[in-house]
Amino acid sequence: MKKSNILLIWSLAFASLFACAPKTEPMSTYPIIPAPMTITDASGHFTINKDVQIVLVGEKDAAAKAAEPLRLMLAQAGLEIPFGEDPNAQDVIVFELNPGLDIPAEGYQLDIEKRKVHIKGTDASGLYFAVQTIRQLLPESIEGNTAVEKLYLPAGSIQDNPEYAYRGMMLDVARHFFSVEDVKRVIDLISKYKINHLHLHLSDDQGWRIEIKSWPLLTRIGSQNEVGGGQGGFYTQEQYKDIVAYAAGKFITIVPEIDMPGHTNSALNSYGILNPGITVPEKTAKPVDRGDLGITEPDDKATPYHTGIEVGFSTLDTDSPTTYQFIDDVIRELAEITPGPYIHIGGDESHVTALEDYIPFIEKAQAIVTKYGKKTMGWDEVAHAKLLPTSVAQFWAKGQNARMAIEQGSQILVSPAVRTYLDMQYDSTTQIGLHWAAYIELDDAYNWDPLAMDSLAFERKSILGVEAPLWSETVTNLEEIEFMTFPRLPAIAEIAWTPTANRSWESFSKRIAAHGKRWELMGVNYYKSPRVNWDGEAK
Ligand code: TNX
Repeated sequence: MKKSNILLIWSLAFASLFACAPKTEPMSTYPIIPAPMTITDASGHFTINKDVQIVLVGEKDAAAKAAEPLRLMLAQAGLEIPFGEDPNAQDVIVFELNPGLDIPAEGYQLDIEKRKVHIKGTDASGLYFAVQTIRQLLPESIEGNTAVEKLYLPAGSIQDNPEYAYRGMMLDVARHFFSVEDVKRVIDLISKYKINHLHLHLSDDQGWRIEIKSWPLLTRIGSQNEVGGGQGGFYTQEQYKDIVAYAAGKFITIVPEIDMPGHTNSALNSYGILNPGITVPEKTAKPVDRGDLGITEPDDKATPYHTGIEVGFSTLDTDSPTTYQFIDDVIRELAEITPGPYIHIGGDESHVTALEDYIPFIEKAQAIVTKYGKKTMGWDEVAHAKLLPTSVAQFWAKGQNARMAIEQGSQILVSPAVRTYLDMQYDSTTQIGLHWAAYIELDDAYNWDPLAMDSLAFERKSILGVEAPLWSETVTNLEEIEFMTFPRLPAIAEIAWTPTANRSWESFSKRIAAHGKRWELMGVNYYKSPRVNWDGEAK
């Protein structure tokens, strides 16, 4: 053979070797949170460039709700991908929504081949969660909106579906008020972890945060305060609807809470007629200047503002017909602007309401929620009352209450303060937060099982899901929300999504490190837990 031919063959071989060099690692090594059910590796990769098309199959309109977020995500990376028609073409990303498939609710099958990505599900949320998985299969630069020529996805298959139907976070907008923009940012960040409910704690002693047209002083007076005596604020019904719609676009259902009969001082300082004669803790009481707020009529029975963080001093008048008219109006207006199935009635820490008054009160409030076509949620104390089987008790403190709810045929939402409370400090050096329940480091937030908590054992069917509440007595702005929420919320999200048998701290602590890099690109102010090697290998 001539020398030049040998050279040619060698250079061809070298070139082809180079062309085949893997652009991606095996799919099973990607740091996906929450961990998917099964991942099967394959060789090669799918290239996303401008020649790729998105194709919708089956129930196309619903599938589009999940495909559009993928299209937007790629557009932000400089890749404008058009919609196409032919699912059998090459270089396509197919979204197939077909209720007849054998895939559980909210689940998906994701198959990535060299010339095709096929996402299948029986509902739009399943397809959307597949998109969140795809996001985590893409390089972290996707979080920085950096323009690129192409992106690679590793070949392989993922079959995935959630363990629990309700995977939530709660944000207390009553102790400190947070703007619509802040709430949307929280929605953006939690939706990446397949969280599907955001519970908004819309009223408490310090502030009333939702416009109720039939009781206008709630916002004119009751909203104008927060912990520390700041201005507070509220959402108009239009703003609330905007939050609900924004969340729905990310497959998150808003669960609104009006806390009662305790935690109601912001109603009692708006309307003295609701006040049975409670006393606001003197040290942190602040007079309401009605004249300043443009209200001419005096109200001798109305309470002052509560600017402190003490709980348990307030109650509605459980004997007064006006109270139930008030609740009826509030729930009616709230139900009208809440498409989700649940209204949360609080019910916690009603220390100045006698149990014999509390029980019929909760039953009446539950009946009002039912009358307006919604299901009732309440903190675990509500289990003292006769609950409907559709009502849900949110277990935060007392296992005995959770058991009482289950014995009545209700489900529980699991939010033990010692594991899931995002306002608990990480350790004694944490600058914000409380520690009355525990210090909660990242591994404490991760290493537990809703079915086997300390001495408690619940049956799987009794548990609706898991929620992580962020109370805001000490949390005053978005940076602080992010600091308390990340990285613990992803730990709770994995508990809610991934069956206990499929998860381990060893694996989670490595995967979460890669998410730290993503949060840095997104400008998320997260807690760099010393339990994690944040500089570890990342994708
Ligand atoms: C207990 S949790 C409360 C809230 C506080 C929280 C602070 C619950 C149902 N009640 O009123 O904000 O502790 O961690």
